[in-house]
Amino acid sequence: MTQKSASDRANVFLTVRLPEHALDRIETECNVVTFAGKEMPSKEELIAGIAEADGLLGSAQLSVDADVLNAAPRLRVVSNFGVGYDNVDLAAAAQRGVIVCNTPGVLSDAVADLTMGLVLSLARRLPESERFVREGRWKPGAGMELGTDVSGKTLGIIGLGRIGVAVARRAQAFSMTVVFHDLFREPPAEVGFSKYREMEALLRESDFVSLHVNLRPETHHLLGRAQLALMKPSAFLINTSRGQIVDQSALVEALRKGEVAGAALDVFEEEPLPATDPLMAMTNVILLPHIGSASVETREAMRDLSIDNLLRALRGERPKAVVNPEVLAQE
Ligand code: 8YV
Repeated sequence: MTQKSASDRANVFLTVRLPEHALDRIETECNVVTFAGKEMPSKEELIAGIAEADGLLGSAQLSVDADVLNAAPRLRVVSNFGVGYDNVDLAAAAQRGVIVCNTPGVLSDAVADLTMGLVLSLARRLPESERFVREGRWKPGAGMELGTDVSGKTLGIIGLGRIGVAVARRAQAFSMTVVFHDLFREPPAEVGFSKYREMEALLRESDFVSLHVNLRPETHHLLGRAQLALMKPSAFLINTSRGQIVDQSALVEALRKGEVAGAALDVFEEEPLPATDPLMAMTNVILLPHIGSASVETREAMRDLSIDNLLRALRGERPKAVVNPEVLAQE
C-alpha cells in the first residue's frame, strides 16, 4: 500500500488529550493537531484550531455552534467524546453536511452506578456522616440523624433510554419499586418491573426521582417550580444527565422551603459550579464535578468509540454511532 502524503491525509483537531497508543491510531491515517491549552479551548481558540480541519474530536461539553461550524469549510465530522450531543448545533451541522457522532452504550453502566451510589448516599446520609467523623463531631452519645431505607421505596426514572434502564435494573436489585416516564418513547406497559406513569403521577409518587433524558428544547427546565412542588417533601432528586433539565434556582427554592428533602447533582446549569452558587452552602445536597462516566474502563471505551467514529466518517464509512444519519443519506 502506498503511503498518502500529508496533503492527501485528513486533518484532525483534538481538544481532548489522548494517550500515545490512541493518538497513533489517528496519526496512521490523519494529520493531527492537539489543542495545546490545559483547559477547554475558548470559542476563538476552537475557531482558529479547526480552520483547516476535516475532523474534530472533543468533549461533549465543547460548544460547537453555527459560528464554529461555519469557520471550518473542510469539516466533515464532529466526533463527541461523550453520549450527549447538546453541545453541537445539529441544524447548522445538517446544513453544512457535517456528521455528528457520540458514544452511546459504553458509559451506561458507569452513569447508572453513580446514580445508584447517589440514591444510597442521599438515603443513608453518607457525605454528611463522613463530614461528621472528619470534623470531630463524633463523640460518645452524639450520633447522626437517621437515614432512610431504599428497599420498598419508589424510584421514578424520567427517561428510560439505555442509562435509565441500567438504573432501573440496579434499583430492582435493591428491592425498590421502579416507575418511569419517557417523553419520546411509546410507553410500554411494563419494562421488567418498571411501570409507566404520567409525569405528574411519577413526581407525586416517587421517593427518589432520577433524570436520564438528553438535553433538547423540549427537556430544558423539564423540572421547574411547578413540577418540584409536586414531589413529596420527603423525596430526593438525582441529576446525572444535564444541568439545564432542572431550573436550578427553582430547585434551590424548593430545597430551602422543604418542598424537596434533598438533591444529588453531578451536573449544573453552569459548569464548573461557581463558588458563589447558593447550592454550595446547602447541607441537604450532594455536589459532584460531572463524573458520570469518569472511570478508567469507561473513559477508555469512550475513547475507542469516538476514534472509531471519527476515522470511519473520514474514510467515508458509516460511523458506529451517528446522531444525524440524515446527513449520511445525503452523501
Ligand atoms: C463526560 C458526558 O463528562 O457523555 C456525556 O455526555 O457528559 C460525560 O460523559 C464528557 O463528555 C467527557 O468529556
